[in-house]
Amino acid sequence: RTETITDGALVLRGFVSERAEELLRGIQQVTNVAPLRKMQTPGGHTMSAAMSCCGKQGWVTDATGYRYQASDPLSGQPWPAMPEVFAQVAKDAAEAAGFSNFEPDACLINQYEPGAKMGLHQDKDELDYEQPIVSVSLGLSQVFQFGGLKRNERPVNVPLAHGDVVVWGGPSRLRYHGVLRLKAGEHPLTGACRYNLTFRRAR
Ligand code: MD3
Ligand code: FE
Repeated sequence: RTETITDGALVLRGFVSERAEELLRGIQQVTNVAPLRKMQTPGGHTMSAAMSCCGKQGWVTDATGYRYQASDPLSGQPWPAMPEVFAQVAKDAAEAAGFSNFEPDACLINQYEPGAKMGLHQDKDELDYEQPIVSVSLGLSQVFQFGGLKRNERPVNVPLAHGDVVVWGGPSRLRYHGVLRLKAGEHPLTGACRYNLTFRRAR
């Protein structure tokens, strides 16, 4: 089932339900090497979601700013490769949404525990805004907020559940977005948390 949130934003409900356990094993593999960590914002706050990355480029934030870089600042080593199933799911979802040659070089893994959120922001650290973004939700449901091109536009709330994939492109690529605080709960595959995989073309 495909739902349109607005132009250029499509929700593919349950698109990865059948590949969820394989994706979760991929998260385990990556985070064994590049552990989930709560990063510092340039403004001096600690993000409430724990993050890790895989692929050629990883998104990081610290006191000096937001950026993509090829190595994990914790180890100084290159980020782990994207598991095959990650790359396949990202391509399949982009294709299903009408973006034919999506080759992500970056996958950000966000882990939300109860109380964790992400405030309204734009994703602007990538070179080419013509490239879509693919996001995969696993585990507990969380309310996604989809705003406009200006921060003051009232956002639309869209609950994202286990197995849902969202593809954002074209006119929606620079919209403000975020997620509300995760409510406590228990999911049979992830326990008390939600994971989000965000696939991007950084360079
Ligand atoms: C809409 N993550 O990591 S994913 C992020 O649930 C981020 O972890 C949220 O926003 C999460 O930057 C939302 C969905 C998402 C990702 C990128 C977008 C939505 C987007 C870029 C443009 C518009
Ligand atoms: Fe974002």
